[in-house]
Amino acid sequence: MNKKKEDLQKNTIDNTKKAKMTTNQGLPVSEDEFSLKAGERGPTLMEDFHFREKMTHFDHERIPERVVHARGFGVHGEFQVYESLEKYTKADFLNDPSKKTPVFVRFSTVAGNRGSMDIPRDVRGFSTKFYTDEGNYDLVGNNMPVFFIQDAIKFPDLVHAVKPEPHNEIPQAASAHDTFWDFVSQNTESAHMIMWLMSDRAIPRSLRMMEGFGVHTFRLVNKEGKSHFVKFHWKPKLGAHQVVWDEAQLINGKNIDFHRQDLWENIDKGNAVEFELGLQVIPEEDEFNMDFDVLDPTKIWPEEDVPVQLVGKMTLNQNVDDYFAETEQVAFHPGHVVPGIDFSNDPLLQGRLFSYTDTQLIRLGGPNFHQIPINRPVCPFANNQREGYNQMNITKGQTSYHKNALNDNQPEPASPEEGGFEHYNEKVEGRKVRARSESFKDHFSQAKLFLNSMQDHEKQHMFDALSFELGKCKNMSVRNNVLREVLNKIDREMTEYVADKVGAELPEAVEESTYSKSSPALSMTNHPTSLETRTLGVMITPDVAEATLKETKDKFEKHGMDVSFISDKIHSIGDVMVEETFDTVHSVLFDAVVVLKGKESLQPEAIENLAIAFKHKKAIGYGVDEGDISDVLPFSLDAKGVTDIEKNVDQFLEDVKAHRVWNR
Ligand code: HDD
Repeated sequence: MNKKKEDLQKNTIDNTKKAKMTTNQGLPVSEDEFSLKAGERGPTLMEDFHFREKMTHFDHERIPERVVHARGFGVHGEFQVYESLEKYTKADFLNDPSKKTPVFVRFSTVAGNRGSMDIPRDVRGFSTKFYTDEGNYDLVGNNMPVFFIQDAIKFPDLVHAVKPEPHNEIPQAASAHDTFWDFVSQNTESAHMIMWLMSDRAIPRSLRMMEGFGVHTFRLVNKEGKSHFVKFHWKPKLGAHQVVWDEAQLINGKNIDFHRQDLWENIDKGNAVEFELGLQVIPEEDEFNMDFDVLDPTKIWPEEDVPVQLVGKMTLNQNVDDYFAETEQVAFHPGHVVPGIDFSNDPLLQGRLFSYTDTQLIRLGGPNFHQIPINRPVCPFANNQREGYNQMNITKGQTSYHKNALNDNQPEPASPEEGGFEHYNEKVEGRKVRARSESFKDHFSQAKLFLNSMQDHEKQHMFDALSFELGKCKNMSVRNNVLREVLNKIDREMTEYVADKVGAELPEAVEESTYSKSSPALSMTNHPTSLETRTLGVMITPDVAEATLKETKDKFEKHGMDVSFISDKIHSIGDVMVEETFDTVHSVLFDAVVVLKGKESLQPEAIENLAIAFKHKKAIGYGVDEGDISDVLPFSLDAKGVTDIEKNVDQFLEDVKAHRVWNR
């Protein structure tokens, strides 16, 4: 058990043990079915304190959901650095390779409310709380390395634009509407982020299969006080992968909890979920050596120019015991830093440093939210802050001020040598202005860089995503404005395609971005792939032999795949359980599908499932005990990625491993 899980035990109540029911005051309750009445058919009595307490608690069970990132899913784990990073930072948890630092990670969608679906087209939040021996360090990032805006003062505008429209609260968890795209056309700094949002990055296959990014340029500071600029990355061991948009929309209907269930079940089964921490580091002296401003959060540092050094590994390995107490009450803040990690002057980051504590005050009901078990550090903490709503601590002593003589000046600030945090001693000079630096003005080069880096199928997905989103905008001027002010300045081919699809005016050709660089690391097709934990839906006719089922299961499970049998009803065939039916699951919920046919003919549902799997470019395997299958399948047996698993299982496995048969 890691140090944080141990700490949480102090507040953990085991409700699975035999116990007598009591009120919150500890009074044993003798009856919990009936309220206290004056006569069996009479009015309920005010005196019924048990009813009042139970009802009052229920009436107050909800807290405000997060204003963004409301839908989230949290897991515990730990982090270990591979080698000391003392040349860059004095952060203790990054200096000692023998140290396992407990972490809590919350993944989230951004726009949807807490009850919305898991796979809208959206950015994913990727927040990590490291419970270090020097206090909590929060890396509050996303699965995309850039952001929509360059200055935090615009955050409320961005969020108002993307959230459901205020007059009718439509649409839920979607950017495909007028106000969002109107914002984009009027605020072209979002152009680069829009490319990411329209890409497959916005519809991850799994929370275990997406990258994470700290987004901003931060600072690492070593013992000598030398500073380096740094960008943080999380690299998933399983590689980053996506679903396709049509599939995402169907999944949202078939299983709204697709991502959280995938994560919960994999952790429950003991499948470690691993991410490596990556750093891109540049010395402070190189601040002005890039063709963009390192303080601009709409820019990446291409990995080919500044390689990502993999410096440590995070393993997520324990689910929460209580969703509300842990995942809902966890409070992240980019300003929670430890000695050796510091900020840059990125104006987006600077504004975030205000917003996160502020929002917890209303969400968690006052200034003592750091005492909520999931938020409290695992190292000792002491100061003179007292009282306030939900104060849980009883602090002994007469004094609650600094300096004091009555208590020997305790608690006493620590010097930097003793571990006290010291802000980086940056020299800053300037006049007070409300302005944006000229060096932030290029909105289109990296949008083009992203597009240049996509493979053909990825580009096509982006063009189609744009056509979907703009097609959903009711206001023709919004479509025209986006095409003219944004897309046309990035890429003419994209503009022509989308204009045609959404019936908008094709703007006059202007000088589009001439940026010709590409960054292969941006294409998810270049990511590592693996068979581990891939899900396989095996559709069977009811008469398939037990031996065939066992053999099929073994064939795939030995590669770490997860096999489910699907038929008309839940039943067992010999020792093998058919646990799913065409009512409970669908091919959209699996990475790949196999059909096993006995003498009986294939069910119509199986044929429909196969047609959709084919459309979604999934590997399809088949095995036939008897008769012919080719005349019922909605595609040719010679099509790419359709394989006889009895004759050529290796080919099928290769297709599954490649994630999708993109060239089908
Ligand atoms: Fe934010 C939540 C990530 C810009 C204000 N943000 C929140 C969460 C993530 C991010 C992952 C969810 C935390 C959790 O799981 O509880 N936010 C980002 C990233 C940004 C960003 C990567 C840009 C690089 N955010 C941003 C700005 C502001 C905020 C510019 C305001 C100035 N974000 C908030 C917030 C939230 C939040 C309103 C809502 C709930 C919360 O903080 O705890 O304060």
